[in-house]
This record gives sequence, C-alpha cells and structure tokens, in this order.
Amino acid sequence: MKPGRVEQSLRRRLEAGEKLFLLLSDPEKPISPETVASMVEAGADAVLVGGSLNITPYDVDEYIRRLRGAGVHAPVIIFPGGVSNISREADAILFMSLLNSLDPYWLIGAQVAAAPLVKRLGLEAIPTGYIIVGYGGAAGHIGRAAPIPYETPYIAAAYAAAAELMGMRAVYLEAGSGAPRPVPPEAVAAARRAAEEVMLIVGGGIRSSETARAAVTAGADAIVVGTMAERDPQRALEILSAVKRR
Ligand code: 1GP
Repeated sequence: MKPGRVEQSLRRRLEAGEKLFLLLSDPEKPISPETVASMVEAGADAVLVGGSLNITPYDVDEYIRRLRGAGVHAPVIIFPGGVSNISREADAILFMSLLNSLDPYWLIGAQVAAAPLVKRLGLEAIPTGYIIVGYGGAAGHIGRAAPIPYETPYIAAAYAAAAELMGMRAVYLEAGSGAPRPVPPEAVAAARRAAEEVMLIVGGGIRSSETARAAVTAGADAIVVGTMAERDPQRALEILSAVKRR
C-alpha cells in the first residue's frame, strides 16, 4: 500500500526541511473548533482527533464536521483510542499497533476489527508503530503497555527499528497525555538513528517551546500537543512557532 495524499503532503513538508506540529483534540473534551481553526491558520500541519473513552463514531463525525464548519482546512487524522473512533469524515487514520502492549488485542485485535471499516470508508491509512515510553497515562493503562523506562533509550530504538523493518512508515513515541515528563530527547535520538526512514512523531507532556525544540533537535519529525492546547491555546501557539522557526 503506497502512501496516500495526506501522508504524501506531510512528507513533502519534511523533505522541504520543515518540522510538523500536530494538534490533538479528544472529542470527549474537545478543543473548540475556533481555537483549532486559529492554530491551523498559524501553521498547525494536521489535526489529530481521538480519545480513549466515552466516544462514538457519531461524536467523531460531528466534531470533524464542526471543525470544517469553522474553516479548518488542514488534514484531520484519526488518532484512534479504539475502534469506536473511526469516522467517515476524517482524511486519514494513524493505523496503529501498540507495539509494547502485553495484550494481543492492542497489537492486532483492534486492527482486525477496524480494517474492514477503514477499507469500506476509503480512509487513508498511515501504518504506525505506537510505542509508550515512561508515564504512559491513559493510553498506557488502557493499552496494557509495558512502558519503556525513561532511562533505556536503546529499547525505544529497538522498537522503532522493528516497526520500520515491519514496514510501518510512522513511529509515534508516546509519553502519555499530560505526562509529567515527556519522551526524553535521548530516546528520540536513539529511535531516529535506528529508524531513519520513518516519520517520527513524539507526544505526551510537551508543554513548552524548549521541550518541543529539544524533541525536534533530537530528530523528531513531528510533535503532538494536546493538553496545552486545551488549557492554554496561547502557549500552544508559542510551541507551534518554536517548532516552525527552526
Ligand atoms: C497524547 O501525545 C499526545 O496522546 C499529546 O499529549 O496531551 O500531553 O499534549 P499531551
């Protein structure tokens, strides 16, 4: 399966030397469509939509329609907390396996349940290895992950390499939403060296421009910001411009 339009457009930006800012909104506690629109206007490259609990596909459909209504023209990519997040309104989906889950459901079961829907809806899939580091938060708990310790970047690197060897074109290093400590730059750098070709996405606990820049300097292609955009959109805009300034 070749990269689709959304993935190609993101890759073109990376090839042009840009780094990507991905705004995450959970339809259970959504960022207002107006705030999302202003962040896209300011340069956010895509909007990730998804969450772990209390979400139906109807909620996701409706939220994405509200985003469009508010003039959001960036790609909307489902970042699925489960099969219930799959929406016909999205442009693409991070088709993920939680590689360090101990539960076969999150490794392949959810994907089998989702695949016929994704095909039927014609959603563009971006094959992604999802790797939980450190804190893990709700994603780590629900996904029954064995989080990679903050202190062992070489393990993150091994997972990233495995993802690349299995043909995944993106790797998402996740510290968990609201993580007190983000993915360490050393883990980002180790994953980058181990999997040079993948689109390396880093998120969880990014609350400052310095943290975002450290991730990008270490080799992240894209950073994800959720909590800070919910709580303090102005601060999220500063993080965005720090990522884009480089
Ligand atoms: C969570 O990586 C994302 O899945 C974003 O985390 O909410 O901490 O920004 P934050």
